[in-house]
Amino acid sequence: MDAWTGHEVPTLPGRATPPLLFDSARREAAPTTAGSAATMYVCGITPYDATHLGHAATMITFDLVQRVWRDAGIAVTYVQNVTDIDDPLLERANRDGEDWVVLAMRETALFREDMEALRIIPPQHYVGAVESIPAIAAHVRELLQDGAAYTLDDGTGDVYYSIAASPRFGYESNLSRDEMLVLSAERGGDPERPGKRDPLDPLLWRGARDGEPAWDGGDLGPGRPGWHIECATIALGLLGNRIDVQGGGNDLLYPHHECSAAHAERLTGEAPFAAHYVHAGMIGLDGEKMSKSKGNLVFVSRLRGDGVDPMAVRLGLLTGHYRTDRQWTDDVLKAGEQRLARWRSAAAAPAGPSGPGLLAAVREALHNDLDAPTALAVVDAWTEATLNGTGDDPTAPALMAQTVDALLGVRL
Ligand code: 5CA
Ligand code: ZN
Repeated sequence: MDAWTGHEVPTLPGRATPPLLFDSARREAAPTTAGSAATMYVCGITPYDATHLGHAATMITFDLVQRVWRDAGIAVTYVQNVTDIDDPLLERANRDGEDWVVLAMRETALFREDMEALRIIPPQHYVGAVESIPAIAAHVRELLQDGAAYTLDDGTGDVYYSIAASPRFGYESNLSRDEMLVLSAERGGDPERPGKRDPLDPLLWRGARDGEPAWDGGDLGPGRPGWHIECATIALGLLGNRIDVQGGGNDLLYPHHECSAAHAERLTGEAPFAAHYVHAGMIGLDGEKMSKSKGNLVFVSRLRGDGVDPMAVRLGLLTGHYRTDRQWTDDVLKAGEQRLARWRSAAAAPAGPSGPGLLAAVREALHNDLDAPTALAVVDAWTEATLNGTGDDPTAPALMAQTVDALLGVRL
């Protein structure tokens, strides 16, 4: 499917070095690629409701990864998926008496508009689960032939992955088996289902059910894909056996990214699937994680409809470090609006303190595991000095505007 339209990103003078990013598997910040090219796969939306600020924060996080890589002269190949068939989509469509295809198309279109408004650099490949079904089914058949998967003998045609086929299972999330059991039940798994070899085995293929859409699976019979194999297949097909960054919110640490990695590594015989598993913190409202199932959502489109500048939303979401779970409040938005107005005044000043000095400090902050709060503080200090009339570099205001545009995605 089509991604959204991008904006021109200014090229900055000089060059940054590739950043350090925190890898959930190693539990430490480590340098990303030393080469001249990088690959990134980010888990995108399940389009049954509008884009909320949690989705936006995660997309902004990986937009920063892309921006710092580009600033380091690295050519980035970025893939993002759309889970345009899965249980939550069908449940919502049934609840509302709507066609699930129309629902998915509408919410995906709105997501694209929101991404464009937030100035998120689009992925080169924006890929739906449905269009990937032939490739996914082929992978499931391969795993069956290889003895890494099995069909449940209850007549449903459901196929499961055997985690016993992945001796390293658990290396990505670093969780105990008990923790995995709890999260599996909470996040779309079915540890209680009878007949599985291991309660943690994830679904690869769901056999056709009455009233549910189904696709030809060849020897698998008709059905639809499981969630984790969807992302493994899309990433492998477009980015190869080893990727630099596998990204998403920290709600995907387990089971989603653990199982995607297990599938991919078994299929290719290469490990680790991702050099960095990068997880963004959860955005919450009123003390709870923002989620469609809880209904405590602030939609990007709603804020846009209210006339809020998307750049203020972006600044609001960048106020906290990307890995921190944090709350969205009216004050966060107000602070974003005030900061945006101050930065805009300073960018229009005749002179300010050293532009190259500012650029170097912003680069250094982002280099260190995307430390956006420090980058914001650096620009704030430069802004205060400029508005106080300190500094005599007449090229600094233009360079400041280019810096925050290119590296933070904030257009002044
Ligand atoms: N389609 C799957 C991924 S393959 C999915 O998780 N969809 S989603 O619509 O639930 O979330 C889309 C992306 O936003 C995922 O990367 C998810 O981790 C992230 N996300 C979801 N809720 C939040 C939140 N409250 N805060 C931050 N990120 C979130
Ligand atoms: Zn995914």
